[in-house]
Amino acid sequence: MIKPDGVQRNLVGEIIGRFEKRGFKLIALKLVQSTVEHFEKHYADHKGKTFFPRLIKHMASGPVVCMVWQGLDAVKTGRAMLGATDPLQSPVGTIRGDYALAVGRSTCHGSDAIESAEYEIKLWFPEGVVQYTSALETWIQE
Ligand code: ABT
Ligand code: MG
Repeated sequence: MIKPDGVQRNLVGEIIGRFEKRGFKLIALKLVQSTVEHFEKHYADHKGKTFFPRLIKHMASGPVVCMVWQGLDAVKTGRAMLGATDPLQSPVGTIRGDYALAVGRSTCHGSDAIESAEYEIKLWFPEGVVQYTSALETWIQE
């Protein structure tokens, strides 16, 4: 997901481009202005933490771009591409290491486990994702 700060900073194309160029296949995409209630479900794991209200307020403050990317080890590799939770600790070359400074303005969110990806995909794409064959697939996966 590209967070409101990422959208406002015109990083949508840059972030999508990195996932495309890495070789992942886009199977769902939408720009949405969502609600506090929906983000409370999205970040349910963090409920009760001190930063939770601030986090939810920021996420609901503007449109976000929801995406599902498919490919080898997508969760783990996607998180590595995003970088560390604290952008200041995130290596140059990662999205956060290149474009962010503050923990609460980290430009993008990535599912942290296969189970959370499944939960988040259902939450943001209840209509389901798109199944199709990409002509590039055999050039990216053996
Ligand atoms: P997300 O991809 O947004 O979930 O970030 P990440 O998984 O790297 O980090 P987690 B731990 O899930 O943090 C979620 C959001 O909460 C913010 N946060 C986190 C704080 O503001 N203070 C903290 O101490 C921690 C641990 C950072 C994340 N995003 N924003 N915006
Ligand atoms: Mg997280």
